[in-house]
Amino acid sequence: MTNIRTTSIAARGFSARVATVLGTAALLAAPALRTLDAQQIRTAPPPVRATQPPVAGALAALGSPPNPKVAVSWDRFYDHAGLMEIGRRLAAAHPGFIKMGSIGKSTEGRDMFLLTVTNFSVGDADKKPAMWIDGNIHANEIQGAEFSLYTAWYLAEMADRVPAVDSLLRNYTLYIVPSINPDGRDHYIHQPNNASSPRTGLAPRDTDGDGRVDEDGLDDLNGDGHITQMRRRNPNGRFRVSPEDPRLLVPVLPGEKGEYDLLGAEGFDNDGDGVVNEDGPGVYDPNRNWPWRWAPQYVQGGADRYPGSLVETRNIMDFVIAHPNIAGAQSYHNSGGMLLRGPGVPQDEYRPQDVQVFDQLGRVGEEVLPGYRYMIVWKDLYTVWGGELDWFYGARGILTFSNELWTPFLYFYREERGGGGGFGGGNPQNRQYQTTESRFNRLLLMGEAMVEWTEVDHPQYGKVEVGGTKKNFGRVEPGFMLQSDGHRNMMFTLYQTSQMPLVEVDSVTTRALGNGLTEVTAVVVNRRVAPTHTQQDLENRITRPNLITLAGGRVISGFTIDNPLNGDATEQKVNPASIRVPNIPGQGIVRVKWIVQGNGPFTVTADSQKGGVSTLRSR
Ligand SMILES: [Ca+2]
Ligand SMILES: [Ca+2]
Ligand SMILES: [Ca+2]
Ligand SMILES: [Ca+2]
Ligand SMILES: [Zn+2]
Repeated sequence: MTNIRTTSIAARGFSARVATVLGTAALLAAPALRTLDAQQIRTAPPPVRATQPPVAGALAALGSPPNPKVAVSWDRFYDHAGLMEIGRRLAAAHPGFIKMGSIGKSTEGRDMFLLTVTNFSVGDADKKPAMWIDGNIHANEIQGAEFSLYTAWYLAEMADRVPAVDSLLRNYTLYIVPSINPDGRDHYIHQPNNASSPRTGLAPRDTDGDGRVDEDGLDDLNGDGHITQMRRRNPNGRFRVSPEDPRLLVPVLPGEKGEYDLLGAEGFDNDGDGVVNEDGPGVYDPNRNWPWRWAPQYVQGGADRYPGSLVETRNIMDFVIAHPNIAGAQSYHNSGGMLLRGPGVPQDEYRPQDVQVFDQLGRVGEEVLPGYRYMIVWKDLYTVWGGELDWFYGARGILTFSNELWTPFLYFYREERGGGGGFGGGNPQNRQYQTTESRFNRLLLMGEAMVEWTEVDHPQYGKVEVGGTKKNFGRVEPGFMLQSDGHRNMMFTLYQTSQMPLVEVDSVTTRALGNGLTEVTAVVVNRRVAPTHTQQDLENRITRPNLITLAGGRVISGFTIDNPLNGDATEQKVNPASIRVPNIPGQGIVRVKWIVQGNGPFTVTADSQKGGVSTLRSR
């Protein structure tokens, strides 16, 4: 073991000293864009750099704008203020494609800001079929916010270069909320944390039921800005130093001699109740709070008090309910390389018609994202009661994926077994995986991902050592891989967007019947993979039927044509000018006809809440 420094701390006064250190850093760190460099934690204030315009490129690299109107470095992480600043710059530079708004305030009063992305000169943004994208519901799962912003940036910057982008934005709207847990995000970025803290939002909660809220969280024992692990020497411990990397602890295998016990994440018992770190800020799970298959705390840890008890949950619900044009959704989490669909619990079952659509999309996702797998939450991962994707699909009929960004596959572009444990994790099966992480750290990051072990006097445990991985290793991409993984994930999201239902009136034909009467036949198509109504939507009557409406004459009768070959048709007696069509399936065709008094021209409008509005005039 090298470089063991000794830091002496007293339990009392410790918190105050950390607070001072943080306060100073916060004052110093105030440039326009406050960032967390992908591999550098906030121990020192970011350097003040002269602002220079980027050097213009000579040859465009495919997939990127060569000289973007808004230059953004996608190799780092931004706090909430930084994300908003990028959003503001994008909206200001691309007013025809991006508008910035807010869906409401978080618990601590941060805006849950929204970027609406579409071609605003074509159609009504809120009537086009739409895709919802959010990130960061779990505070520590931060890169989804950058990936979301990257999507807005890419689309706006590329719209006039790439015809497919142009057409996507003419037809569809994207509602992007980069961080739906902005309080938790800023805590993760600006406070000492580890890769999995915090997961929660920051509404105060008495997690251990002792009458006090948030009284015993993690503690940065050595004041280095990191929450790492604590270990204590023990000749019979369950861990030993890795022969590969002296900073790495690996579980003892049968027959081996131990050297250390692991004592968990850095911290001590702040309130003297005998338990360490039992009640940090918040401590609930925003992704277990949704009013679909919600279950109380004793069934589902993190559920919080009642379905929709969190203001962030309700802000999203209000927006989604007010925007029935949202047909698809992706919610960015980390990690593990999973493209998850529901159901979250075995008690729910997706209808085969919807599974078919999910499968078509998921298969493309697996191709676009090497190392990622299309999976089902309860079956392939674990049971989730009251998850966001279950509410989106269950209550709103929206085709929703939850994407676990970053996969250990990307370390060396090969399958890795185990995983998820991080350095010093508990399970002997993870040993191979830890070695992979350690090799990646040394071979690709010059060892920057780990904090050296240092000795401290722990108020309860005596002499312990603290050290291990930094919070931005293991669950988020290192800087040089961020844009690459972000782009691939975006392309899966955009593929889904491009396959959301899109109704088009394909033809309007007329036939004179004599006596001033005309038969008008309209063919309405949806050439995309997704139907205008998922089966979940139809069975629960979530979205009103599609309306195919004729204007330009007095409608005598109206029909849906059931079989164009033999002319079978079903008459709609009430309000025949506006034919109600429950669903237009993916790659589906609907034919309707009217008997009308008048000679035209006639105008037919297909109006689908999730499939958009299309109009065509007869000749
Ligand atoms: Ca408490
Ligand atoms: Ca520390
Ligand atoms: Ca305690
Ligand atoms: Ca503590
Ligand atoms: Zn998550």
